[in-house]
Amino acid sequence: MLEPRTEPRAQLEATARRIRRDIVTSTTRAGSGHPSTSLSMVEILTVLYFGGVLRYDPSEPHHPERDRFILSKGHGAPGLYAVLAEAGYFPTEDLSTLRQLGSALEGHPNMCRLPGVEASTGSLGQGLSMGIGHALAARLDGHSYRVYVMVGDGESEQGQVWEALMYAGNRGLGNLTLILDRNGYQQTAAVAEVQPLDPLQDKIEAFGWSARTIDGHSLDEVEAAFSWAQSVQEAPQAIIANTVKGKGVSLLEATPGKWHGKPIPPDEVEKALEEIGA
Ligand SMILES: Cc1ncc(C[n+]2csc(CCOP(=O)(O)OP(=O)(O)O)c2C)c(N)n1
Ligand SMILES: [Mg+2]
Repeated sequence: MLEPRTEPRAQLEATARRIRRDIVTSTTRAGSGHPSTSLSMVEILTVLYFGGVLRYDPSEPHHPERDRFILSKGHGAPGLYAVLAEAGYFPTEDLSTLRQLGSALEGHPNMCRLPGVEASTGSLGQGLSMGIGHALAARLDGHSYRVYVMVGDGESEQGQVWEALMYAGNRGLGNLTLILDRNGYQQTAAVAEVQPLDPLQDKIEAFGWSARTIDGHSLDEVEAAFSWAQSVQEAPQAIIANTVKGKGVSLLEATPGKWHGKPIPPDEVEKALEEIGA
């Protein structure tokens, strides 16, 4: 029987701090990777995996009834890996092999190599379509699992995301939840400068989705959003999460446009870990 892991609040907060710590240390050790991308999604993934939402069993990673999580913004791999290690899919020590030749912890998630990874992503724009495939398969096979997909706000400029939104809305895929990590920045600039998305919630709703906008760093709001999503049956649900790129580390938060894909320099790590409190 698959049960979600449900940690009490104080434990959840500590888990989030450990995940932030692992994101910072693994990327600095690797000398590359995307800590700021990963830090913006920590509360969302913490609640999803440890706050009573996702049903999974690391000892049976391919259980047919498991809920699926697809990280469409695959460059957030260090965040996903920290969560999967915490969940027990592989030892935490393996995080120190991030991006090393031969390691299953590749720069972007590889579903053929690492248990717990549901889709190989990194080429942006594809994850929601993959999630639709799982959601349709559940319907066809009579399974009760739910599918969660996280997409970036810069990634949302891609046409395939909007094709997927249109299709899922038309099909009324109630077992599909999109989380849009709206951290305001893409690779080199603010999303609002490159391709404004607003009115984002109205647009998604116009495609037949139920949608709400939350503070993606409030554990309360993230928990409430996931229980709302689970209660909607007739339409796919979108959680637009307003977040901060690099959340928790002042160096990254100060100039988010400058830190995409850059690890924290070794001499700044101690201060970053102090700020995180882990
Ligand atoms: C198809 C494709 N085009 C370009 C890239 C290069 N790329 C990697 S991350 C990124 C920016 C993504 O921004 P966003 O979706 O907002 O993610 P964030 O890091 O802010 O969470 C780009 C353009 C890619 N990985 N895939
Ligand atoms: Mg972004």
